[in-house]
Amino acid sequence: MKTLGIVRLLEIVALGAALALSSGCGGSGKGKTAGSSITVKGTLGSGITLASRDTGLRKVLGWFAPQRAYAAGASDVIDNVIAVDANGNYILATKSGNGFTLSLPQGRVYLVAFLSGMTTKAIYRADPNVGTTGWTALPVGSGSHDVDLGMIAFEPSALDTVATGSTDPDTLSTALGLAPGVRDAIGVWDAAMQRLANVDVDGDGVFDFQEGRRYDLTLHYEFNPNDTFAGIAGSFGDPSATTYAGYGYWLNVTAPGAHDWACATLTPPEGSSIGTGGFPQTSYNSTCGSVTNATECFYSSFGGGGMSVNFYCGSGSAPANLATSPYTPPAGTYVVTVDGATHYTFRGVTSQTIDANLNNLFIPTAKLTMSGAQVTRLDVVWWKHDPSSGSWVQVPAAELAAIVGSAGFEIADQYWDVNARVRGDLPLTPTASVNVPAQSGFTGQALRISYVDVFGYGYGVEWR
Ligand SMILES: [Ca+2]
Repeated sequence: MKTLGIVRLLEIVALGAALALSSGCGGSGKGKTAGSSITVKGTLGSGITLASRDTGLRKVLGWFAPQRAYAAGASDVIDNVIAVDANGNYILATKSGNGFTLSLPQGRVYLVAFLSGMTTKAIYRADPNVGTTGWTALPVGSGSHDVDLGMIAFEPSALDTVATGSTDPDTLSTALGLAPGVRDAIGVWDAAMQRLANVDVDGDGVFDFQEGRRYDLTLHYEFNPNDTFAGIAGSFGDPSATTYAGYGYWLNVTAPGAHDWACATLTPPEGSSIGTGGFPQTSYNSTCGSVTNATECFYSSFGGGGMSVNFYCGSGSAPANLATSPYTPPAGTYVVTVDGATHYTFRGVTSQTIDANLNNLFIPTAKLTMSGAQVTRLDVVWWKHDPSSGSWVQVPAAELAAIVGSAGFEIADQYWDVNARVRGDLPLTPTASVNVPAQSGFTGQALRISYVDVFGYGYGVEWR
């Protein structure tokens, strides 16, 4: 059974990586505008200087004093302003005096960060007051126009330093083409973006993206519909029956030598518990051995020769061994140690708040149409629990398109055997109906629906 459990895990990784790769055009649901760009400009305000070029000294400071990350001082010198999306696209601003200009292709969602050497001094936040978590991400769709962020100021906050602009959020929303409901939804979900400000995860003093390297630590959340495969044959389940099954971590790496890793250890933020459930309290290394083996975790479906490590401990099948407490994964600095020697550091890793009511999360319900033992059609309805009304409502189309980058389904036998499954994509509409490929040589006994948000985090629901 343990082997089967591992096979199952790898399949989840593969699907997650594939979804992450295909999510690049999901930004605002209008991602068919390759070649078009908008400009986002701004001017650094009082007490902040935009250096005309990088200095070697700052690179060294950033390298050896990582604790300075996110700590802006009264007089800051910024070397670079950078925009990054969840697919690892990095764009450096051009500089003129204290002004900067970013040229941003449409169909992507960006985080804007202000760097001193390798150190992130501040992350742009469009509106600290929107929703409960602020609004950080800049979704650039086909309906977006050029944006002037105005005069930039740095302000300390709990986890990082926030960069705000003098341009008000309403003006910004109009320029970006954001509806108010979409803006609020982004404000809830985009906490995931902050991790993307890590420009030198391997700590060698050079931007990873300029070295052809990419390290992305992402979270995935699993949910239990409390219904069975047979139970959704012919009828939808009740979204309110859904419960939280826990979370885990994926590390996706594209870098020289990555495929030679033997084992990787993920350490959570100092002083925090990574959760109970199947995980040890503070470290994975004692029980993750074969699961985090790089050879086993390599998947050719992860494009560009990259590999994925799934930090998932113990035997058995998901989601039994996910972390479940605290509900919201610890925020802060995570370190991945490879073969006990090489360290990869991810600062500012955050999650949206997860609670027992599953407030604001998007939860799919499903209905199977059967022909004998064959599943011929899958119908899906997307729901969210609205904290203001306390009830489950269908996800508005604009929110679904703005938040979900891609979604897919998998129907398999009870062991999720690689030779006994069919898969497909789900259209990103509040209700969706898809034809299911013929199940040849096996009988469907389990359904999984997975999706990846435009910020790079994954979500899954399983019926079996
Ligand atoms: Ca580097």
